Amino acid sequence: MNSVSYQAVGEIGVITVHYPPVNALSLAVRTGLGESLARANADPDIKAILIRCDGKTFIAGADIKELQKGWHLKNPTLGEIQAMLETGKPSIAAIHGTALGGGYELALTCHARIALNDAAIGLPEVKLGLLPGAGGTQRLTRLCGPAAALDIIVSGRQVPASEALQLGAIDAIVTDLDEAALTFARDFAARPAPAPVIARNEAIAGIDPDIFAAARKQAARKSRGAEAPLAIIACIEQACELTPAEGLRFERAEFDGLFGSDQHKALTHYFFAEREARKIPGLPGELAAVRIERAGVIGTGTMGRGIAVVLANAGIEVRLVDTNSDAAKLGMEAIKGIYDGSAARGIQTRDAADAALKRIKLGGYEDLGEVDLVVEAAPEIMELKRTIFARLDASTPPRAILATNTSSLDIDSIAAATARPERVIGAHFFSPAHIMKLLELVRGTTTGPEAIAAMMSLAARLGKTPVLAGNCDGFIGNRMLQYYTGQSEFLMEHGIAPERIDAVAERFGMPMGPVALRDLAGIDVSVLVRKERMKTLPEGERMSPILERMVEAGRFGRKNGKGFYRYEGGERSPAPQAAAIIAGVASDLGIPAREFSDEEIRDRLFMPLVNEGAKELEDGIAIRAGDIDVAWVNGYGFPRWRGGPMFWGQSVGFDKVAELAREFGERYGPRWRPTPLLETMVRDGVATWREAGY
Ligand code: 3H9
Repeated sequence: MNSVSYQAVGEIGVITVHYPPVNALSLAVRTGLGESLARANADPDIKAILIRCDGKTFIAGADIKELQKGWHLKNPTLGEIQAMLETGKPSIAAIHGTALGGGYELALTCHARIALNDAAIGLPEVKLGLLPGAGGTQRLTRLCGPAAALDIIVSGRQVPASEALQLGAIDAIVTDLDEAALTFARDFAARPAPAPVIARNEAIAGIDPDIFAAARKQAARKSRGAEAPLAIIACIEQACELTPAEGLRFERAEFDGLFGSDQHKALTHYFFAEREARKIPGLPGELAAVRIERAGVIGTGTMGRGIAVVLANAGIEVRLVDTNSDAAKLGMEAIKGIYDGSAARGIQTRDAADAALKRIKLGGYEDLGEVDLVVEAAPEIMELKRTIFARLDASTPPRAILATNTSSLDIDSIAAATARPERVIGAHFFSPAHIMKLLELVRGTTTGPEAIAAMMSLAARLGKTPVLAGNCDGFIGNRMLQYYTGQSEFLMEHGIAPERIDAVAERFGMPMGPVALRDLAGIDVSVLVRKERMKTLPEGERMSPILERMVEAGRFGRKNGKGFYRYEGGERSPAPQAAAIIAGVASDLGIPAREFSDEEIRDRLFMPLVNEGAKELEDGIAIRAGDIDVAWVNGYGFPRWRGGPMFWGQSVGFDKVAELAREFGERYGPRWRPTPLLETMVRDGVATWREAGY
């Protein structure tokens, strides 16, 4: 079947795009559109043109794979198709699913846009480090005004049809799209067509110039270091100042600048990595994932509450179990608070929040006889978890999947407490569980494909981004984290102040530097985790004693206002007492202070992540380098526009990562040495993880 077909229906020329999976604007689609438009415009019997799509969605934008090859420049370009529409016969876009990026930009050159009630529009180019380069910044501004354009294009969010209608971004919502579109087109053919969007001026009259300064400020805070949001704001500002032709030229120049940027490359990598992470090699293709309708959650602490909320939000009936009835009541109260908060902030409607809350009920193990899944979120004590799993094995149906929300414990030991180890899996949610996107699933040696498939499919339903990890201390994310935080302590031993280390990490794009992160997580908690870890530390390896000294001095972090920083009124400021402790450690160890450039600090913090990531690939803990990137972007706030730590490592060069790891191996011990995979890649001149098979 051709990717675009044309049919005359009475006096309407109906153009249908058929290019699965998402009707992207490939060269083939643009060619088909160009030919069809030429036919319709040339036929005197045709009075109006209708553009519709087959399949699950309207056009989802430029074809990102072809974009990588620069094919958007091949003729006919999208701009040429748009010119045919704008200067041709009256045209209508009939939208179902999502009209995104170049797809919505195409719709913006039609004379009208109608959509199904459950459709959405959006200009998500910012997520690829781009801006809508086919007139989107100019036309949406002229159609809906700069405030709406700033919100929609800088966020890249999908705008539901009802909101789009209110904003004027679409003209009507209909129930039977094909029928209504034809009626609309016939009616359109009978009267003079409205002015093309690009020629409209009403929405850009009398603009408050302060909105652009405010948008820049917000972008600097929300997407630190990202280039595309600032370019988008400039384009929208110019849409209010320049003529349409000048505005389009300005937008094109900005688009071309972003198109050549490293950020665009990194974000394109990330786009495909996130989708690939959902695919698990070796899972039987015909395996239908079990659908989870009822679930149990064990534990009503912070994690248990968040997990109950996220399950209930997805329509799942939840039994919340805590053997301590006071804790259970407290947990339930906190859950009500979460729903009140999300209704008050408009994240959920009050009705949706109330309906979800109703799905969560307190109960005991005896109430778990019908569940499809249990997520255990009890304290991180192995014996406790094993006791819980033995009890769950006896009180849930044999088909039920038993998941543990451990962040580091051995899944195999937990599974061995049951008679169904193939249905036991790790489900590491990140705190707060109802907000953080990452769901790190952990497969033990006995975890079966059904459990993996069910949890992967559940993750999609919960709106989470899943990554599958193997079973080891810390799994994918936390296993790497210890090198990042550990290195910050070694830097402090060399006399580098916490605030300088954090400033470098935050300028790199992290939401919070490693030292401030220690304060947030609780230094006492880190000391406990390290106590366990130290038992298995290899010969010749050391950890900086700074954390232990801080705890001895009563400095636990943010929780008691005394950490590496002082906390007053929510603000952090340098703490001289912490500086004195750090200086004491350096003097005891005989480590002289030395100067480091910002670049050296950056490399010392982030390159060890790449080396440890390589070890995870080698050990089979992560399937692909991209999975590690997805975990770090969504679980640890690694800047998405850098593509994730592994992509960043690839961009700076594996030789540099290995060279620093050699130095660290000498200085700090064997775990810091370059992994054999990295050494082999450097020796063989392998430049990408993909080339190395990852
Ligand atoms: C642009 O338009 C630039 C213009 O302004 C200017 C030009 C001059 N191209 O996400 P899913 C694939 S930039 C190629 O799992 P869902 C995807 O890789 C573009 N392929 O489905 C996957 O393949 P596979 C602006 C694409 O239902 C499959 O389709 N547009 C594209 O969860 C299914 O995808 C965007 O950024 C594409 N544009 O979500 C929209 N899109 O099966 C990006 C998807 O091999 N797309 N694929 O893994 C999306 O946001 C979501 O895919 C969508 C569907 C919401 C459409």
